[in-house]
Amino acid sequence: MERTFIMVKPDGVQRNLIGEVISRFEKKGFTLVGLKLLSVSRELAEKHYEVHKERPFFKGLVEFIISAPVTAMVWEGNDVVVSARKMIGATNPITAEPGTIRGDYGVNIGRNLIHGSDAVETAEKEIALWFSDSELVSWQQTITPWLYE
Ligand code: IDP
Ligand code: MG
Repeated sequence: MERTFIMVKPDGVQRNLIGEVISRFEKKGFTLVGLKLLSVSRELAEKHYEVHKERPFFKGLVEFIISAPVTAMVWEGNDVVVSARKMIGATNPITAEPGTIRGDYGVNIGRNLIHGSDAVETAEKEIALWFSDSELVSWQQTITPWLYE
C-alpha cells in the first residue's frame, strides 16, 4: 500500500486546521499511520526544501517553517500520493480549485497551509526524513472491504 508525507504548516496549525486536514483524509478513505506535532529545526527545514535552495523564496520559506509548530503525518492508501496532491490543490491558493484544502482556506502562496509529497519516490524520502520506523504504525482498518473491491 502506498504512503505519503503530509505536513500542516505553521499557518495551518495557527489557524486551527489540523482537525480539518485529518478529517478530510479520514473521510476520503486513507489510513493514518504516523502523526506528530513538532517544532522544526533549521536543519530539517532546509533538508526538506533542499530542491528549492536556489529559489528566491527559500530563505523566507525556511524561516516560516521553523517559526511555529507543524503537524507531520503519514497517510496510507491506494494512489495516496497523487490523490493527496489533488485534495491539497495548486501551490498558489488563489488558483487552487474550491474544494481543495488550499482553495478553500488559503489566499497567499507563502501561506498555503499544507505540504504533500509530489511523487512516490519523494514520499519515501520525506517519510524517512521526518519519521523513524518506530513512529510508523502498520495497521488495517476493519472498513477496508468497504473501501476497496
Ligand atoms: P508545492 O508545495 O505545491 O509542492 P513547491 O513548488 O514545491 O510547491 O514549493 C514549495 C513551497 O514553497 C510552496 O508550498 C510554498 O510554500 C513555497 N513557495 C513556492 N513558490 C513560492 C513563491 O513564489 N513565493 C513564496 N513561496 C513560495
Ligand atoms: Mg513541492
